[in-house]
Amino acid sequence: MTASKLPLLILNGPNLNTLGTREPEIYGRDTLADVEALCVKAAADFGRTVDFRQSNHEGVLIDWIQEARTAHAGLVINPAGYSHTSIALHDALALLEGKPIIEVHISNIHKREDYRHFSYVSSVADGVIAGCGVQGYALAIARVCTLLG
Ligand code: DHK
Repeated sequence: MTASKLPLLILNGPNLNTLGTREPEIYGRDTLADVEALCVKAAADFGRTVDFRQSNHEGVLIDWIQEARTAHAGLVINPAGYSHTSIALHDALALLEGKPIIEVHISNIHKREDYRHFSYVSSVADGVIAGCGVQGYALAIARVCTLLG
């Protein structure tokens, strides 16, 4: 497979498996399966496919990011709670040289508690989308595809 036609990796961090029932007033009523379907469609509009994954475990997310060095064209990541805590996730993403990375937060983290305002991921992402609901994933995929050309 040519590098440009590798799938996009869509990574979801801890607790996002509970989307739909988790604090719906903040995260909405769409489930993670709904988000996956949205991502498949958004990527197809650009002639691309997605590899959509979720884990509650930091090390698993890091293993998957390392895999993306050879197996994926670009990355969309919602690091969830690890956004605000994980230098290790930051370091793994820094190794993805030359691959577009867009960070997504469903909620507007800047309107929420102070401890959510900083993300260790943002300084290694090409762009950050927050507060656009699950539509943020589609926007992020569009941006990754634009950066890939
Ligand atoms: C998701 C989480 O699980 C939180 O820990 C982040 C993010 C915000 C989101 O908005 O998608 O603080």
